[in-house]
Amino acid sequence: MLLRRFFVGALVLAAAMPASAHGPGHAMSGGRIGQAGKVTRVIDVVATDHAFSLKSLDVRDGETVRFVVRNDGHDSHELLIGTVAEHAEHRKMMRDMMERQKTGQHDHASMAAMAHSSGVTVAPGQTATFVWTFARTSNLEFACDIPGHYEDGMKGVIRFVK
Ligand SMILES: [Cu+2]
Repeated sequence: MLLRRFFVGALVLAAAMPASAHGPGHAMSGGRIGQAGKVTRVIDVVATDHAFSLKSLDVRDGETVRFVVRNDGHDSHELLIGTVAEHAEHRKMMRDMMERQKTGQHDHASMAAMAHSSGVTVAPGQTATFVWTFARTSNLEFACDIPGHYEDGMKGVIRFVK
């Protein structure tokens, strides 16, 4: 039920804003999930509480990479790709969900659906991978949007090079 309400809310939000300003709800841009057979580079990232070993990333338009994200921390971490504005919107949704969680209305399925659209969530001690094909996008960054983590520095700029 929460998930359904979330999507309805996202549609209302999208209708109220110019399409170019934000995607619908939590949809993140910067490319799409890629095919394993097209991977030309592996990007290893270690997450700790609260930092990424990767500080910034240079990519080419159309390049397909595999992210291998290892969590050496005690907290869960995520690595998501999106624009600065999309991450800000996503963090707001994450905070709202955490609030609902505190009041017992939590819904893990909706959180997982959000996180997996453009990256991974990694439990402590685990490693998760995802394949991504980049598409040239302005103001793109990778980040962990779990409340407080981005603010602590779990983010980095993604630059498109020729
Ligand atoms: Cu984190």
